[in-house]
Amino acid sequence: MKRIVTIQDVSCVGKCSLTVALPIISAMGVETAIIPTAVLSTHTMFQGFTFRDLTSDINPIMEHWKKEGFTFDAIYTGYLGSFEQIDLMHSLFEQFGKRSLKIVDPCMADNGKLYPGFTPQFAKKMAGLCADADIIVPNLTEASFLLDIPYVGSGYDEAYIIDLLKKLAALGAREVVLKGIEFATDQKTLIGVKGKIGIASYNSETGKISWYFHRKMRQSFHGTGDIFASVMTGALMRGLSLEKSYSLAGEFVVESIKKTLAHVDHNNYGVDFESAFPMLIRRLSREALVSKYE
Ligand code: PXL
Repeated sequence: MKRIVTIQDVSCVGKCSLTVALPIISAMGVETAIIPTAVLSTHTMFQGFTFRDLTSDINPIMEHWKKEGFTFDAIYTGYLGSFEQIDLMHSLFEQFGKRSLKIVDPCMADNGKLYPGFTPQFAKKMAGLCADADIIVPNLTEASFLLDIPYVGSGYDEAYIIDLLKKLAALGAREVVLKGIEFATDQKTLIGVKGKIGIASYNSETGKISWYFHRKMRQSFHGTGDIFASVMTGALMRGLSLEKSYSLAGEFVVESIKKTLAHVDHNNYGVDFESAFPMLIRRLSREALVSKYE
């Protein structure tokens, strides 16, 4: 069984970060070690949340793990609460990451804005962590903060996205998976495409660019970026290609939102990903079997 470690906060209520990464990656048949970066009463979209910083626990955890000789097939970083934690992630990569796939989700912004508590300086430092990664998974807002360029929320074309992918790869990661792309027109036929949202990826070693579009749900929910990166990580560990891994991740997010909207009394702070597990496990088992013989 593959073993990964994921480093993110624990938001006690409001399904995101570790409370989604741990159940999802485990259910995908991958041992999931964790380092909690902070404990919050809720994620930061609620008012009045508590925040206990766990930065000082990270080095002792790593020292113990070194003594035990633990190794990880992947290291996946998510929401980090301080500049110092970014430094610690560089150190984690150096000490444990020689043979691990390093995935950085530069979780810090969405819809053109940084999450509460983050600054452009933090984004600059996050760009430094992206340089050490094999794969980065920004959304369009995070991409603009990482590159320190104005956020363009709509009206862009394929050439703009390809330029973004290449600039992001120039930060240093081998592969870039860019989320939340919506074109006003189909880029091949120039006919309007309403209701589609997607992902573009770029491999800086092969120059390959890939696209994947799926249905855009009418409502957006917190935590779906973390669910996406978690499924992608789990699928990669189960032997799926990057393209198949992020397509499955996108489909699982859509399925989770559908399950959520099916409840008349649903809340908007997290999605019902638990009810979408049967689809994930079915698809994963099939794709993992296919990948074995490819
Ligand atoms: O889902 C991203 C995320 C993770 N962790 C915390 C957050 C957020 C988004 O708002 O507040 C604490």
